[in-house]
Amino acid sequence: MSLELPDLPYAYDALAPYMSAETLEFHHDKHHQAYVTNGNKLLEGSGLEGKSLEDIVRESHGKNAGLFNNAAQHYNHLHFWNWMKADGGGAIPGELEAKIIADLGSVAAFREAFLNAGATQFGSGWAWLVLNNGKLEVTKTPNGENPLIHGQTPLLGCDVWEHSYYIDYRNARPKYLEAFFDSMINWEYVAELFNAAS
Ligand code: MN3
Repeated sequence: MSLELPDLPYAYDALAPYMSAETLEFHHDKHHQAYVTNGNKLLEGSGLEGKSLEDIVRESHGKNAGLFNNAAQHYNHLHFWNWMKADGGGAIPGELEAKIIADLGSVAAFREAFLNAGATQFGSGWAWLVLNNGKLEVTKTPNGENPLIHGQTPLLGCDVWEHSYYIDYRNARPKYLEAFFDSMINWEYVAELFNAAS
């Protein structure tokens, strides 16, 4: 099985003004495409052909850095496009909201922790909401690394590589994170992953 780039689940201008069509054209058509193209080249002869994407990510980690970086970023971006939608943000589905309050204190405390994780990730990386041994946690990872390699289930991730926000926000990463959280998150998709994992 080779890696494939799916179309965006919405129009390129669907997330404007919070994320422009120009950003999505570069991010999806150029950056994500490059992870797929390079990942397929590196998959050939790696011994991991035919494995699921999750297994390729887990099994290449620490052993085949090139393949890991591209496969992990492919995995991250497949979800990232679905973690956003037009008119996103707003109310969190009930069961997930109750779990957030139980494990992280409140929705406001979760929001603050998530924005802080994204703002304090030095250089490129991701901010995450994960399920770890049945408990929700907010984490961050560098580069293409993701929660799978730590035995955690990623429920929500925000790409804080500059290519994700520089066209629209220049260096103002915190403003991008606020817009992501308040106006772009597709909570139904987050809840779907939460229900599947719990
Ligand atoms: Mn990216």
